[in-house]
Amino acid sequence: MISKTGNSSGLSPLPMDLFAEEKRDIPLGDGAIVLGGFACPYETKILSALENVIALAPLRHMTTPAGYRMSVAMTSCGQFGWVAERTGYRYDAHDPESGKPWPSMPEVFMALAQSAAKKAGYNVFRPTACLINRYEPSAKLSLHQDKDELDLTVPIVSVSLGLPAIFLFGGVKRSDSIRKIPLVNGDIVVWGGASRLAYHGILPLRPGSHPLLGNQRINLTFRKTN
Ligand code: MD6
Ligand code: FE
Repeated sequence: MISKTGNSSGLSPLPMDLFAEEKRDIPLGDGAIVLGGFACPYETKILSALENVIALAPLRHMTTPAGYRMSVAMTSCGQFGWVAERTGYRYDAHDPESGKPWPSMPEVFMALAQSAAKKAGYNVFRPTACLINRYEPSAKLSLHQDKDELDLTVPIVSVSLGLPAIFLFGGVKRSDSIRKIPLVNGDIVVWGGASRLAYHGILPLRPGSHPLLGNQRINLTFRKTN
């Protein structure tokens, strides 16, 4: 009989902590920090709330004003949602697919975003929008600035779930040099102050398998607009 946990390869077993989500905080420059593993204790609650949101406002591939289909599938919850259309990018109180208001922001989303902001030194944080991004293998997000929000004094809180990804983090000029930061399940980037308009992006996702999310990465970004 072959035991499922047995090791018949003759190699010594891998140390378990090879897969542990090691807690590490990484300062990214003025106003921005990675809080390593901060969302892990919230993970199951976040994922069940996420299912409810996606049932009401399904993930969809939007088309950019230049006419390109985005490889990342998106939806939103909260008072406002982010919308890409031929006419431009904007925040809207209604989901253009359904004509209805976006699903409300789940309490666990708000609680997580606020406690992460607080840990990063932003004591007051009341996001009005949560943008939800789903990456399947090879999906990417090109270098961009988040500048559609009407209140740029407020930070962004960005939660990574599922497969790891490489986050690109540059400066406020497109030509500034770019750092590559690996983000894993549970990591939160809090991002404001002098870094608020820094260029950033995500390299094409590599395939893999996450115990809860399978072959994908989910990113939640909390912002304040209006
Ligand atoms: C992502 N994140 O991590 C995409 N924007 O999938 C973003 O575009 C982003 O992580 C602003 C601030 C933090 C972010
Ligand atoms: Fe962004």
